[in-house]
Amino acid sequence: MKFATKALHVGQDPDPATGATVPPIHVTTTYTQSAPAEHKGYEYSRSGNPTRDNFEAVLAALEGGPACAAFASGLAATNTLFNTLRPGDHVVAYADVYGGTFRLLDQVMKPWGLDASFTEDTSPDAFDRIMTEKTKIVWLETPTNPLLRCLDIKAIADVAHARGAKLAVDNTFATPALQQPIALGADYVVHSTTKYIGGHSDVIGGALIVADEADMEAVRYHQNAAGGVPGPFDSYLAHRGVKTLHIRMERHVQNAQRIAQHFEKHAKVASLYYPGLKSHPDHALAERQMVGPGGMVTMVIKGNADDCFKFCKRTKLFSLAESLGGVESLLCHPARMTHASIPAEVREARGITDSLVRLSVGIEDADDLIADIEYALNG
Ligand code: P1T
Repeated sequence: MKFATKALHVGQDPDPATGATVPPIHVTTTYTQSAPAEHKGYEYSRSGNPTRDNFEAVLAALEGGPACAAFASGLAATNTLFNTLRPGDHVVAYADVYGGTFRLLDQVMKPWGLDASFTEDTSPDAFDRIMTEKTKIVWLETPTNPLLRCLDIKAIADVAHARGAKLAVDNTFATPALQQPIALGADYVVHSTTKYIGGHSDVIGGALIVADEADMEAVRYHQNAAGGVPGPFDSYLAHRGVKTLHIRMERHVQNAQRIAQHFEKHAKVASLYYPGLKSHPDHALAERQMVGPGGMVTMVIKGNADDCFKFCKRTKLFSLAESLGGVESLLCHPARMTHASIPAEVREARGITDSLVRLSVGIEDADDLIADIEYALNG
């Protein structure tokens, strides 16, 4: 089955009891047993729920992995992966990650005993240089949040494997519609399903997909033992989003490409980052590794921080809001919003300055979105 067919048919068997074409949302917390420990495969909804199972099945199928575990948020999924490691283990990561992922590693996992090192260099060799014999996981996002650098999944998977480590790719920005990390050698794929997977800015969720079924045992154990699971309504909404993912991503990419081209050389824009532009340092890699360069555009507004704040307050269609990946366009000021938990000097050294804005380009009409940005820039 091809991607679009899987998106609509995996985890969507008609309900055997009623024939309901869309499976019901199983709100139950518990399952009646015919005798102690005799049941139909479900005991309690933290350990298993059919609505969650359906969502996990479709996402595993779309990422090309044997199994997926769904969580209450993207960070709960990330946290679970790190919790399958032991104190004393080591993680290496590319520095440009979601601020919450950095905070989790730096403020939560470090005191717990998991060490983390970050590289500012996208090359596979740079990961090799900071790995030690204790490194268990190499972590990367691609495209990265918010600077939209792309990293070579296949080459970095080879580096990780040569050193006995596993590669985890946060595929939130690309989605499986545009990028397939497992086919490129990744061992784990992580999602904030809050974003493009849910797609409508109305459900928080996360997911962890494995390439090797054996790796799911520890993940499932932790999912149940620590309990960061999504409820049935959230699982249903995220699953409903999946059904249109491929169509939405096409339009996100079309709109983002148009906006990037329109504003790349604009008089009020100092620089613009979009992997679909020839000027982007990772353009060739993005063309090779992705089906399309995604729906996110990051730009630096000319002038000082106040000019940038003014821009942020003037857009009408782009809502100034955290998050991304919904059908409606959003605008974010990472330094003050999503990446505020990163110390200012670290952030600025990485280019996340007070003049940087991140656009989550929605599926509205591109002409209207361009007019909205023009209006805000010319304030
Ligand atoms: O918010 P949550 O569902 O817990 O997902 C965390 C997360 C993980 N990975 C990436 C790449 C992310 O972008 C996020 C969340 N990001 C935002 C809220 C944001 O505006 O960037």
